[in-house]
Amino acid sequence: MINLNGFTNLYLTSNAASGNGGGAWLMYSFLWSGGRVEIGGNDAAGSGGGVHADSGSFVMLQPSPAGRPNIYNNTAVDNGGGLCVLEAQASLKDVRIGLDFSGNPSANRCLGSAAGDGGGGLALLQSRAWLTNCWVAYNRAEYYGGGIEVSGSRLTMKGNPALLSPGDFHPPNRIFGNVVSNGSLGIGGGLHAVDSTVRIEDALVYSNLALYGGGLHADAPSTVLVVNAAILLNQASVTGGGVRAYGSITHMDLLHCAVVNNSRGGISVASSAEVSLTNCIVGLNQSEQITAGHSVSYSDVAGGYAGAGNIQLDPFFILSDVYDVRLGYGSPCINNGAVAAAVAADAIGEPRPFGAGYDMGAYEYNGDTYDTDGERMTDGWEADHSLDPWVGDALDNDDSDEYLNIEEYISDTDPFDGDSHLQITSITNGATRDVGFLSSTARVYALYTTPHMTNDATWTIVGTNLNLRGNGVTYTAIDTNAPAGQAFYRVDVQVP
Ligand SMILES: [Ca+2]
Ligand SMILES: [Ca+2]
Ligand SMILES: [Ca+2]
Ligand SMILES: [Ca+2]
Repeated sequence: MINLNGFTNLYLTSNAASGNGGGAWLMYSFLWSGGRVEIGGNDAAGSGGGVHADSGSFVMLQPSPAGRPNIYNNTAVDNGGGLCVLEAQASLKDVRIGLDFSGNPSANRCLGSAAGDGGGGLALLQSRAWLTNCWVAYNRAEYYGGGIEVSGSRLTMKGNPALLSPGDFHPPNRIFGNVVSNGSLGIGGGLHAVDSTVRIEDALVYSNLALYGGGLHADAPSTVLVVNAAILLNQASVTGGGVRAYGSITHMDLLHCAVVNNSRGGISVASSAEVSLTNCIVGLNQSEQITAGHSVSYSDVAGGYAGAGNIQLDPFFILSDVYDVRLGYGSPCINNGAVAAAVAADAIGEPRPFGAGYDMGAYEYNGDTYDTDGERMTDGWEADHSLDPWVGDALDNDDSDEYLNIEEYISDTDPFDGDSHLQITSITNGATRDVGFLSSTARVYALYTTPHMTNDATWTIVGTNLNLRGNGVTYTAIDTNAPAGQAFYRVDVQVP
C-alpha cells in the first residue's frame, strides 16, 4: 500500500511482490516525501525488499518534523533487502536503515548470490548515491555487504554536524551490527564495494561481522577513500576484521581514521591490493594491525610500522564509552599528524587543524572545549591552574577557601589561592551605588539586589546588569536606581 497522504507522509508497509520492489518498484520515477517515511515489513522475491529504484529513478529521503525516515524489516531474495538502487540515483539524509520508528533494531535482509551482489540494508548497482548522517544497522546478507553493497557504483557518505544531537560526539554516519552470515563465503559485514568508487567520511563503523572484511571490504577494481572514521570492534572470522582490501587495482586510502579493537586483523590487504594510511591510529586489533609493506605515515600504529612520522604510543583515548576514540589530554597523537589541507574538519565538524598541527585519528583535540575526565572543567583551564585533566578533582578544595575546584572553574579564580574567589570588593554609596568585584575576561557576570537579607529573599536583577563581560580587573557594576534605605547585592558568574 502506498499512502502519500497529500504528498506529505509516505508509508510503504507490509506489502509483497513476486518480482522486484516489495513496497514499490520505480522505473524512471522520483520518490520523495516531505513528511514521515516508513518503509517496513515488505518482501520481494527479486531485489529491493522495501523499494526497488530502477532505470533512471531518483530516491530522495530526508528527515521532517515528523522524524527520520526508517527502512526496516524488509526482505529480498536477490539484492537490497531494504532498498535496491539499480542504474538509478539516491540521496538519503538522516535515514535509518535497519531501525524502526522507535529506534529499535529491525533488520532488513537479503540472500543475494554467491556469484556477487547482496546488500542487506542497501544495494547500489551501477548507481550513484549520496548518504548524509545515515545509520545502517543490524542488516543481514548471505554473501556480500551485510549493511551496504556497492557494485559498479559511486557512493559518497559525508557527515553534516548541524544534524547531530547536542553533545553527541559520535560521528554522524554509522554502520553497525550488520552481518554477512554465510559460513564459507561471507564478505563485507558493514559494506562491500566492488568495481566502485566509494568515499566514506565522518563515520562510525562498529560491531559488524563477516568472514572477510568485518567492517569494510573493497574488491578489485575499486577506489575507496575513508576520512574521519572510527572503525571499531568489527569481527572477521577469517581475515580483515576492521578493513580488507583485495585484488589488484584496488586502492584504499585511510585518512584521519582510528582502526581499533577489531578481531582477525585491523587492516588486511591481499592479492596486490594497495592501501595507504595518513594521520591514522591503529591498535589493539587481534592478530595483525596492518598487513606489512604498505604506505603508512604520520600514524600511531601499535607495535610500530615503517614510514615517515609514525609513532607507537598509547593514544590516550578518552573512552567515556567503548566507541569514544576522542584524544584525551596529553595524547601523543595531538599535533603530530601531517598537514592534510583537504581535511578542514574532524568527524563531528570541529575545525582542523586546531593548535599547532593536525591530529591523528578521527577527532581534532581542542583543550578549550575538551573535558577529558568529564567533570565539567575544561582541560585547558585545569592545565593552566595546576590541576590534572585526567583526575576527577572537581569536588576538592585545594586552597581551603569556601569554594570547590568546580566553583573556582566557574568563577575562573585560582584553586590554589585561598584569597582568590568570587567576591564583592567594594560598594560605594552616592547618587548611585557602585559594586566592585574582581572579574575574568573569560566569564560573564550579573548583579542582583534584595531589600532584606532573609533565607527566602527575592533577588532581582539590577537594571541592565546582565551578561556583563569581565574585564580582567575590578569590574564596577552600577545601580543607578538605588533605594534610599538599605539594599543587599549579589554577583553571579557564569561560563559564557
Ligand atoms: Ca591539533
Ligand atoms: Ca576536566
Ligand atoms: Ca578552593
Ligand atoms: Ca581559590
